[in-house]
Amino acid sequence: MTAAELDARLDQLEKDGFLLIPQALSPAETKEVRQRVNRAREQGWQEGLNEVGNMWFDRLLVQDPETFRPLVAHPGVRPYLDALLGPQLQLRSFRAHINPGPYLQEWHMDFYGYWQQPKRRFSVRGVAVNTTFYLQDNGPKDGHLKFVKGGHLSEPPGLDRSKFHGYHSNEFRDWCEAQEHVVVHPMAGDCVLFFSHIPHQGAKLREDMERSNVVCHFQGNPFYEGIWFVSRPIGYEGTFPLAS
Ligand SMILES: O=C(O)CCC(=O)C(=O)O
Repeated sequence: MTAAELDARLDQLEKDGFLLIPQALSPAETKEVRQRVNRAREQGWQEGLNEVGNMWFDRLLVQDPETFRPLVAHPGVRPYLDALLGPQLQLRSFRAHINPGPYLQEWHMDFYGYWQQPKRRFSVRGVAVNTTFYLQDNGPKDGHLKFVKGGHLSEPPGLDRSKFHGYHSNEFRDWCEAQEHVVVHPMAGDCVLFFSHIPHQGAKLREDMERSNVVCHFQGNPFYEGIWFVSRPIGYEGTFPLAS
């Protein structure tokens, strides 16, 4: 990819809020990661299975670093991450998912607190991006990832933390459902890079489909503890994959 092509892709990211990166992982890597995510489940390493059908794993970098560490700023996505944030890119958290049964994710933002960041004379608006690696084909009859069209560009209504109880509908989620959507069908080995504050929703269209993914959350600068984000930070040491 030339510098001009990369620039054009990042312009696309800014416009759409997401980028589909086909075949970020090789077929062999995809198979290996898929098997190791399944093995993690066999080991009982999951943190839980929520009521929309998402089983999640937060400690795989410690439990199986050989398999999972290479996904952090993997070469298939590294040029994009480098051009976005370079050495300042920090891994905030690392989470794998399996959807063992029916799955329709609640509309959500990973970085709910994006629009409510404290504004001071020298504070800058923090930004976070996900690289989500898909481990099976999410074809039109299988599954998808949906975005609110342009949902990263303005503040959605209803972002009041006290209105978020579990996975039930609320003003924000009803608003997301009523908007225009963009539907993406990532295939095995594809990565979707997107702003952590764009509202999104994953789904399985076939209950018997095996579906799993691995998400790296990156942030451009550390956030204070307690900022509204879907996952907790893993700490500081060794979290800057592009700083040499
Ligand atoms: O495709 C999915 O299941 C959604 C993934 C997701 O929520 C994420 O990557 O943050």
